[in-house]
Amino acid sequence: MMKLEGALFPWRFRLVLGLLGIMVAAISWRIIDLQVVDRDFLKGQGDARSVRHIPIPAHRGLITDRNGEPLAVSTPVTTLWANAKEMQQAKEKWPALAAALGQDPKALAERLESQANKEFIYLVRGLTPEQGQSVLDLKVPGVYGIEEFRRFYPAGEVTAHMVGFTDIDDRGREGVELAYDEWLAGVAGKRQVIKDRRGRLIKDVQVTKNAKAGKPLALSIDLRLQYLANRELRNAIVENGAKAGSLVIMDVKTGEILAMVNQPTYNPNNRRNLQPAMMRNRAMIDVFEPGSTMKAVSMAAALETGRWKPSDTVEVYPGTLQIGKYTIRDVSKTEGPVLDLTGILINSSNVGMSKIAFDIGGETIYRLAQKIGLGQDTGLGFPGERVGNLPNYRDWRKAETATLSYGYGVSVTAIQLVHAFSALANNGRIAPLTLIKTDKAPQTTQVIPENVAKTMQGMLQQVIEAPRGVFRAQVPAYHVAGKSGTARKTSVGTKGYAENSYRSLFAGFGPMSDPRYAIVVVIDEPSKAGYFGGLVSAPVFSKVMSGTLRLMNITPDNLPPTQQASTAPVVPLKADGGRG
Ligand code: 59J
Repeated sequence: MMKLEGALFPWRFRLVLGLLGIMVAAISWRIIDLQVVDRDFLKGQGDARSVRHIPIPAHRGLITDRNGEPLAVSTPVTTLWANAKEMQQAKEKWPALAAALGQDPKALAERLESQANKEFIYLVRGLTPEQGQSVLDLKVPGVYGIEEFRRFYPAGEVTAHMVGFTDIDDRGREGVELAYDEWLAGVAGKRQVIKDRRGRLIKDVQVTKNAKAGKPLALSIDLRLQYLANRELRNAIVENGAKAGSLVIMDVKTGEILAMVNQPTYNPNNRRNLQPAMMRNRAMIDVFEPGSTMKAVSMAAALETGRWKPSDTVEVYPGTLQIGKYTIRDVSKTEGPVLDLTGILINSSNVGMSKIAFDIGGETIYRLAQKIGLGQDTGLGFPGERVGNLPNYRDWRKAETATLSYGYGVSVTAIQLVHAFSALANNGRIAPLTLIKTDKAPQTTQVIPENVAKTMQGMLQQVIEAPRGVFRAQVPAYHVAGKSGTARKTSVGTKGYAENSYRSLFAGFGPMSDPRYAIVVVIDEPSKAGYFGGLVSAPVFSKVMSGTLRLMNITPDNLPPTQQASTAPVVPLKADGGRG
């Protein structure tokens, strides 16, 4: 039968034979192809499925104050992650795991089941290494640990706005952490490991790239002054029932910011319940009208023209000045119908200042304001920093010339205001602002003639020390200078000024024997006893300046005669002036 069939269908038999032959040839060719021709490619593909690269986190650079006090520290933490796929085989261990993690067992089980096909999910991040190890010791299949770093801020809310913080992936999100992220971050390394099909780590092969640690950063901040400033500002905010505030201390010779604090603030180590208002580094990101503190600038501009000297007088009677339909008013009754230039500052006469402004012209004031940084870029590059606004003098009509000369229609930040006063304090030379500790003397620019700056120093000292001066700004044992300001706040919506909300300002410097420190105090909407800058902000200036001069071991320049003649000399606490 077989033979018969074979004989009956010889072409079929040959066809099957031929097809078999082709198949054998094709398979042989494929074997040779895979084993010889594509060998390297395929091996690489296989390895790629089992050889993995795990990042090695880089240690983030330490941030310190100018004396090496730590402000942001990276501590090692353990992050636990899970291969949820792998975890499905040992569900009986889940309750123990949940207990060790302090998580709800039901919630954890639901999560693991809903993500059952995921090979990587975070279980918990940022445990202490001990906590992490105790969970790993349970040896739950599919649970792994990785080493990471987490930032800790030892000074907490006192340096929060300045230092900022990092996100969970250790990248800078705010403040210096963000501004200097590249410098601080370093570069993550790579470790090659072999994993099996389920993603279980079989063996550590090698470090293919070492992590490059981030670089440390020493800020210009002096933590002692930062604490002092924070305490005094906070107390003043509470006592005056104020909404917010800022305080900046600057070294006028080096351009370094020694302290910068704001209220309200927050604890960067626990950012739950954080409200946006707490996070604002107001000293740099909030702009305001400088009000009468601006008179120090306009007066310097007047002296610079050579047309005015301190003993020149201006009639301020009757305390108002009509410009078209606009009335300029003095708030307090002045000492007399006529004031000299120092008297205009002491009495804070808007009328007197306006008359001088008309004489010297808007451009003169504008040019000086611009040179000393009002409404100009500080170059600090701080995240969210505002530039403010100094309108061009070409757009100032008579009313604007007047109001700008006493600080309205121009907007500045607290840091710009302290910078402007630093030029007066440093005999007319301005140093660029910096938030970083500087070791060599900075390049300064003469922006006000030296004799004008010195005359202004004397006049601003009178503003504090004269019989009708802002006595609350005085500092025991030292001569200091400054100017208060009380500015109505512009009310949102309407284009005008609010009847009952004020900003109390004080800007000053000292000691007068050799001015070194400039301080600006801004208190937003005081609502209790009073609201005048001379009442609310001047005492804060006094306390902070007093503490600063003492901490920096500055020799008193205003001791009463009995003390000066005392046999016990004033011995500085530390021979190096506290800066070493
Ligand atoms: C003032 C203003 C608002 C804006 C006025 C303060 C103007 C003005 C329009 C009324 C309180 C008040 C552009 S006051 O800072 O003159 O610091 O110790 O807000 O004048 O024209 O009930 N400061 N303040 N002015 N506006 N526009 C004085 C003065 C100042 C003091 C006190 C009393 C104002 C001595 C302010 C202080 O020097």
